Amino acid sequence: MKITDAKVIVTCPGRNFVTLKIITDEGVYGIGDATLNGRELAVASYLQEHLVPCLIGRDPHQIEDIWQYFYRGAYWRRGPVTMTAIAAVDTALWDIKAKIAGLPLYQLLGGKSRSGVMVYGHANGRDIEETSDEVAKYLEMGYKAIRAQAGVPGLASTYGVSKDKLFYEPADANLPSENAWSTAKYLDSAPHLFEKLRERFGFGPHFLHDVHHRLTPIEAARLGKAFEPYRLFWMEDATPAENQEGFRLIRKHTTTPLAVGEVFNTIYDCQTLIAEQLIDYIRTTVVHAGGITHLRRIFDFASLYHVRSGCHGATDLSPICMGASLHLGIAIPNFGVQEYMRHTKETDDVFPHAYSFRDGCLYPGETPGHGVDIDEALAAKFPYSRAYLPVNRLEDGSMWNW
Ligand code: CS2
Ligand code: MG
Repeated sequence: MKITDAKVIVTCPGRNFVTLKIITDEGVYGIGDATLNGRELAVASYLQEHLVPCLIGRDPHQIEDIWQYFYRGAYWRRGPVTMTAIAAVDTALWDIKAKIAGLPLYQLLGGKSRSGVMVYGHANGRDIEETSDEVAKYLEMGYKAIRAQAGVPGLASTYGVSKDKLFYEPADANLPSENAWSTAKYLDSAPHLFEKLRERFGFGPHFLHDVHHRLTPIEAARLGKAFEPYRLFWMEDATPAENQEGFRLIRKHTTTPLAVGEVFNTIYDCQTLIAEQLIDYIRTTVVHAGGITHLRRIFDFASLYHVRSGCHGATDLSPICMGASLHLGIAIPNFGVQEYMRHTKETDDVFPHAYSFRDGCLYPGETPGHGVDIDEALAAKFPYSRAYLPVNRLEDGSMWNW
């Protein structure tokens, strides 16, 4: 069996997505997500110019060897653009292999370890009251785990708070919009959100919170401590993790579980975090961390240290990534939770998929492969439209982490 063609498809059904479609001489094809929010065309070009020419003529069954060829074989390793491109190839090859076997992908990954994949939704509001009402709606929809974010008094805009509740989309402008940030104001307000949520909803639901890289380790330690009475499922991205050792300090001071890793792209980005048990959940995902092959390696490594999965699942990860992630999530022993931000109808129409939501869980479905397809004719009706993530400044104008 041979790969005869590989196409890079860029489409914007409400937001930009990049998809790789690998076609074989037996007519079977597979697709992989290659979307890197705000840097879409860099990955499209990396695929088109550098990976696709090396794919033609290869045996699509040799997934591990092809992965190593593009990772180890290239002198320039790692980085989000490279690893997203490799992920797309890898995901498409697993899709092909499972389709040829006539099995849903999870069967090739060891079969089901659980009946469904618990997901968390996003409740957000301009203030605590509005967020609390949003939480109530998610509970009504059957969610067992909910991420809660609220506007910070005194700040014009806050990460995670959007006008459109169900489809939060941070890449909101064709040049980066600017947010203002005050750590002091945030640290004073965030714990009250969870105090109020526990008062209203009790300790049944799981609550999660995303700090979005805004704090220093000692500030994060203080927040983790303040959250303790409200027993969060996790505190996410408390501090930027280029400096993995920074988490030692947070860990020393709080029992609030820690999650990190949505921007990581290899196992080396979380090696210290996992081996020193500095985190509880690793958020690496199929599309940005080298595909199913590499993500499974990360999760296996994590399983040795009581670290569980908590895959990133924002709207900028396409339904293909979600489908693949669910197959992995239902199979691995150390699954934790899966993020699930709903895609718009336009997006779902371009990417018909077998997965479905029921009672707070997603189910990958039984379609051979990862169960997600692309309607190319429909995709062609939505041309690329440049969109950036915002940037963030402190109130005095200093550049800060968004
Ligand atoms: C996020 C995302 O889902 C999350 O936890 O941190 O909203 C993130 O900001 C976007 O995926 C960036 O592309
Ligand atoms: Mg996040």
